[in-house]
Amino acid sequence: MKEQINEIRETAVKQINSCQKTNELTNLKVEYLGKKGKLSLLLKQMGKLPPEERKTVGQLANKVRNELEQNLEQKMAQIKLIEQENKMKSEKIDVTLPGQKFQIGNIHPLSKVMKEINDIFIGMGFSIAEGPEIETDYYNFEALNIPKDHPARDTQDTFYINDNILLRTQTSPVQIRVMEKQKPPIRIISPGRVYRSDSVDATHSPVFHQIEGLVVDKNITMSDLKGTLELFVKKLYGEDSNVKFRPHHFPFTEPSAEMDVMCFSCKGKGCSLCKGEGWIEILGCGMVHPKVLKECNIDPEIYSGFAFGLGLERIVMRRYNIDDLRLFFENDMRFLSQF
Ligand code: 2NM
Repeated sequence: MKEQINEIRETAVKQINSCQKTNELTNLKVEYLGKKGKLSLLLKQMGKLPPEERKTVGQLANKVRNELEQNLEQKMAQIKLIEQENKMKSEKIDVTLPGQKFQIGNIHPLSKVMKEINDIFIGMGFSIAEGPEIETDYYNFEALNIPKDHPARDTQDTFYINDNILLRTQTSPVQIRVMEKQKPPIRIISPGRVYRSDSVDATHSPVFHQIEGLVVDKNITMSDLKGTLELFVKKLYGEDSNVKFRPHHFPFTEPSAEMDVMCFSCKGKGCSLCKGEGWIEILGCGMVHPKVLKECNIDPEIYSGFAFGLGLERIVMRRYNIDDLRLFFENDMRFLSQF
């Protein structure tokens, strides 16, 4: 029987030493030292031994059990250490790998140029004024000297909510609201969305953006208008830009004009960008009509003012050579990410 015990010991030690995995080692422990393990099964036959041998066999069995337990424990610690090292190696983070990029947006070209224009006027002492996009007939038309039969009021051209309420067709109602509340000196610009009942094509959209400006004070003249707008154009298009004014008509200004900037592509000769004109129209302007001032309780005998309005989309389209206005509103990242 002693030989059998030694045999068990020998094979167990061999198997334990060559073992590589913790679960295999646990199995070995059960196989040799468990209740139904090889050692226990053998010891159950101790009763067959002559009594004088039982003691030494028992001692040997205990010695072997202790030895195997110790071996198992040591091996277990060893394997665990190796497994942990392997895990560390396989899960090592390679900090030189490229990170996961996620798409972040960028400033919309309309917002970018709007901010640029706002900043130019802020630099000249203007403040930014905002107001509602849903307006009353009074602020959008009546107070601006646009009479009841004026074509601008046509239901074909304006989005009416009811007889009296509509989507603003320009940002001038903001300026009426400021003049009502605030006495001169006034120096404001009002950037924002405006709405007209146009069908969509490459140059028309029912929603677009305007920036209008207003200056009211004592002794404001046409030369203040010209100087201010010329300075604005030189800041926006460069110091070598040239402007000219052509007479025009608006109901809310008198006199009125349109301002052109010399084509920056052909320098006035005429090219495809300016459609052969040599000049590009960029805004409308004029001296605020005395009726408009009076309507806002500003005495036109004491005060005068100038105003102007420009369409943002057209300016941005020329700046970046964009030929279709719909691109601004389609939210296509291939377009938007170019700015
Ligand atoms: C334009 C052209 C000319 C304008 C006038 C006013 C107000 F409120 F003072 F009467 N605001 N904006 C104006 C003048 C707008 O847009 C082409």
